[in-house]
Amino acid sequence: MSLKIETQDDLGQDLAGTHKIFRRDNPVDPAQTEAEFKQLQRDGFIMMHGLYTPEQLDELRAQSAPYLQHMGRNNFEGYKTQRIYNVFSKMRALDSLAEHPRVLALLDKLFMPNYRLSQALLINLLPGEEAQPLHYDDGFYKVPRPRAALGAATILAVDDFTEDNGATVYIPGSHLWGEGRPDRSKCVPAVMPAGSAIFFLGTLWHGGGGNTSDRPRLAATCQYCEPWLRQQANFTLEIPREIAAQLSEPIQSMIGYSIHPPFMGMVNGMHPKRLLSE
Ligand SMILES: O=C(O)CCC(=O)C(=O)O
Repeated sequence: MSLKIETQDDLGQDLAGTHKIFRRDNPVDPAQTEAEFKQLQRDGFIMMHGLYTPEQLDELRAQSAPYLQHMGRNNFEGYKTQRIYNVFSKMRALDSLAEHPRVLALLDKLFMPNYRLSQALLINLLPGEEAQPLHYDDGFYKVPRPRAALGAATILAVDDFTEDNGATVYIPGSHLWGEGRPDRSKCVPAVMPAGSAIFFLGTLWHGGGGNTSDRPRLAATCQYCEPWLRQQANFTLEIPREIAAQLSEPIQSMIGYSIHPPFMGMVNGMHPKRLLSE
């Protein structure tokens, strides 16, 4: 294939010959996605119920258990919090969250094609954990606010999220704020049953709650970003190639086996997905 480049806009086209921009059919009713998208623009978050079945939750708990060992190294990770990083190398039970059709339907509307996963992890808040500092997830991209979100995230309740066990807290509407510091008294806890999730924009102020209960609170989270941004997790170094080759096409695309046209993300001048068939 040859394509003549004449203008700057031509360079935004998909020049790849074999591995075109990744697109898939999404079974979600467009009217439902549109309604959720409007709510997201207004409030900065939406609640999604029933994303994981009880069986899927059991599987996620079982696959996580062997890795729940290390405490956080600072008050942001949480001194009484266990985090599991590099999840896609360790288990398959988070794949369904990462590529949940309802989540992808919203991401398709929020971001450019071939948006990426930025981070995927499990977070277990143990009894006695203190509230996490409030933050917004795309704050490390130093672009002044107010602005469009550069990322978005789900936090799935693997255990029920209650007011006392550290349910994520968030400030509705704070995605619209300019620069400035949040007032913790405006926080609302994302109380929800296991299997539900909160989906929110990267500009929404939030944080883990304090766990004053006598039970741990397990959550799973996937964060996504525009395809032209640096991801938090360096997935292509983190996940062995033979595991990456077995992942679903959407996840392969989102962890980095995709390009932002015309060639951001190339390897040796070629589409990175070629590496998976070598
Ligand atoms: O654990 C939670 O509920 C929130 C965690 C979070 O926002 C983070 O670690 O960035």
